[in-house]
Amino acid sequence: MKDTHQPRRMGRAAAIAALAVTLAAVPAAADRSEQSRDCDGRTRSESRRYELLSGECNPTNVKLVSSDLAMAMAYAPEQQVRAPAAWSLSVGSGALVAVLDGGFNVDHPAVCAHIAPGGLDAVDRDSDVNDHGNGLDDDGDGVVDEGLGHGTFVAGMILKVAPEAQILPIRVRDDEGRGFNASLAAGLRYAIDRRVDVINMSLEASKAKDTQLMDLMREATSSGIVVVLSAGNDGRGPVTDLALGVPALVVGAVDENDAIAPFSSYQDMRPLEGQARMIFAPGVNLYGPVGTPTDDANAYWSGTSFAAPFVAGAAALLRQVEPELCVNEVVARLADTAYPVYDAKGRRLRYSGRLDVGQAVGR
Ligand SMILES: [Ca+2]
Ligand SMILES: [Ca+2]
Ligand SMILES: [Ca+2]
Repeated sequence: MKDTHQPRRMGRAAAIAALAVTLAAVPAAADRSEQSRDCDGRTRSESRRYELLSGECNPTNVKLVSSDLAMAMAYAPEQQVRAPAAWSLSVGSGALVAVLDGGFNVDHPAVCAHIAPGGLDAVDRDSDVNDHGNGLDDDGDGVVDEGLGHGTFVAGMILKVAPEAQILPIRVRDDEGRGFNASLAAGLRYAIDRRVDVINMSLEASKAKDTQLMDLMREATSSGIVVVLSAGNDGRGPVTDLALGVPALVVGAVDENDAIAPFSSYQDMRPLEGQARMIFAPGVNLYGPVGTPTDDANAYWSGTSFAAPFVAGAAALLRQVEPELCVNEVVARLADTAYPVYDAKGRRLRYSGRLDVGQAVGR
């Protein structure tokens, strides 16, 4: 999926400078327990430094330190969706979220401790999901390797809501964000077989209906997996065909004031048993991890691609807190507890609202 804005990068030097200030100001936050996964080639101190920036478990600790950092932290989308209200019940420990995407940098310090063993590269057909890019504008759209960092950013947004969830990276898109339905099908097959709790798909499949993909979507949801899809960035409905006929969550983007982003596709779908529901989540000017595997940059990025993972994170929390819920019930709970959203003409959407994790999980 093409997201509407290219990421605006904060250079590593600037980020680390900001972090150094934070380290001095908030020493207690550096004391975190051992991580579940070693991060190749990275020292522990680098890892901890980043945790301070991301503030995964307590984002309010790291505000107002330097101008750069204050800018990065001023907008806390996890607060907007009231994720902290659920954290006394679950931070996602034990939840496995498959991210079907591309442009992974799974060694990025923001996500590396949360990458589950395994993972699949359905593009190269190997087990190394990291994407270094090829330095070429293969699709001729004037932007080189625009898919890089996409999956990393998605993973980062999941962790904003479910800070201790495990991410299973499944590469189904190349460095330009392109992919074949066959890769997507292989990725879905892998996620189903790994019995993940949630699948995040911040992508669009080919518009032509693909029976194999539809069957896999049905198999995923009927085997207890909550499937979350981005709505698309065409600024109009209807939303993705992939969600037809399955109880999935389709996610549009709102800004920090809960206004629907002009680029966000959406459709105020009437709730029907066994059918997809529309929901909104933050997707404008988010700050998160990108970079190639040799460049651990952070950036601002917008798109429904990055709204979907907030809902995926919420589904992961709900799965942990109420494991007895079936997929239909998880989808209905998240959609029915959403906060009111209004269209550009000021009319409240009848069936869809903005994710409210506190209402859905924390009550
Ligand atoms: Ca590979
Ligand atoms: Ca390109
Ligand atoms: Ca390329």
